Amino acid sequence: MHLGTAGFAAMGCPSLLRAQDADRNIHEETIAALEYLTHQKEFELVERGNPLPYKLPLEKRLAIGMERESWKLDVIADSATNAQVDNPLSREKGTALDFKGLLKLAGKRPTRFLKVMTCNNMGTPLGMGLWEGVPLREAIWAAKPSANIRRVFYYGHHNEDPKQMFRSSLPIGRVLEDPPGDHPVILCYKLNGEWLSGESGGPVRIIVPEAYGFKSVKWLKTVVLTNAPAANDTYASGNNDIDSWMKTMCRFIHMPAQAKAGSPIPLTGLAQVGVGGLGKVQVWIKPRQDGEWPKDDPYFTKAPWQDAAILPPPEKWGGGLPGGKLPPDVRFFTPEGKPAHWPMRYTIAHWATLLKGMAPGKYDIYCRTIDQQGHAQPMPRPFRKSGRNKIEGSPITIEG
Ligand SMILES: Nc1nc2c(c(=O)[nH]1)N[C@H]1C(S)=C(S)[C@@H](COP(=O)(O)O)O[C@H]1N2
Ligand SMILES: [Mo]
Repeated sequence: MHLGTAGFAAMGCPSLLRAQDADRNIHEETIAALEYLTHQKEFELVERGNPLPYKLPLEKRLAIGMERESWKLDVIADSATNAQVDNPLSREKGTALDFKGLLKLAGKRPTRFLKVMTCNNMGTPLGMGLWEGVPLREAIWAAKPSANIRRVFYYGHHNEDPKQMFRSSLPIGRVLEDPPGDHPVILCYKLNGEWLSGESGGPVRIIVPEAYGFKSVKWLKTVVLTNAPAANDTYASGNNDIDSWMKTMCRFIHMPAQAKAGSPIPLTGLAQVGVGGLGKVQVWIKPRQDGEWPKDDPYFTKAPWQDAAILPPPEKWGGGLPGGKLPPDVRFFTPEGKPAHWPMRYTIAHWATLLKGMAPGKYDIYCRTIDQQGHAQPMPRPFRKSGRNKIEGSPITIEG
């Protein structure tokens, strides 16, 4: 992997020095071990349902529409409101959208983009994916909505048990139009170039690019166009902030608990790039002997943070893509297949640094991001139920 000169940005600091050649090798090996995309099978899952749809026998999956051959999507009006939909797509009426129809909507240029799947209630992202699908608005326009629609409700297979229903919702405006620099909300059927597996929410799930995972409903079967003005998300009842955009924050990947004095220590990690973008990743080496940090600075804003290097986009994207190569027409990539900008919002960027010259003893190492607006993690939105972004610290012992 290419390592720019920014790889050793922390010059002039006592413990992060320009690496010599041997150190550079250790550093580059650690960086080379990073894989950008997560293999579909290795995604961490957040799922409810008893039984889970993909654990049912094939015959049953076919019967309930949880195979591509039998999948069908309703796009209907909410009869509890005066929403008007002139051509409802409905299983009951025999007009539902099927998988062939979905691929037809995608046409020759399906929508593809990079997005990290991340749960607002978990400390680290679930997986980094290349998602492919059709803008949800294409299916909505096929249903000919004509008046009195303010929100889109949607849910997936739930064993016909209302208690198992996992619902989410969006304002209709967000579905019909994308803010500049953002992706459309999609009906997703592929992950990293492969059909979306049952585990990953297939045959079809929603992907909301800028949101936490609970908006990206799996095993999708029903879209309801409603004139109701408020959200009905399942996650609202769990005290979650259901309007939260993804936050910028970072985590360690390679962070040893022990090291020998005199040998350089390569550190790597990932930064989740939220709505605020990513300006910097920084590391702070805190000797244990210094004791507790002053309580009036809970976010360590006055600590001696040092810049780490944000790594450039990978040459090979991993995730099981043949040859590690991205397919054509990924959003915000040039025709030559290069990212038009980097880091990209709602994805991850890897970071790295090399610790040198640390004296024997016990330390805590912390990492944090600074977004493009200059907000240091966990600001500007430190509340836990709008997404985890606590500053991560990890202990290390340097042996003499
Ligand atoms: N139908 C359904 N969709 C769902 C869920 C669920 O339990 N059921 N969990 C949601 C939550 S809370 C998260 S964080 C993401 C996780 O996506 P993953 O399991 O593909 O990693 O899926 C979302 N979609
Ligand atoms: Mo979640």
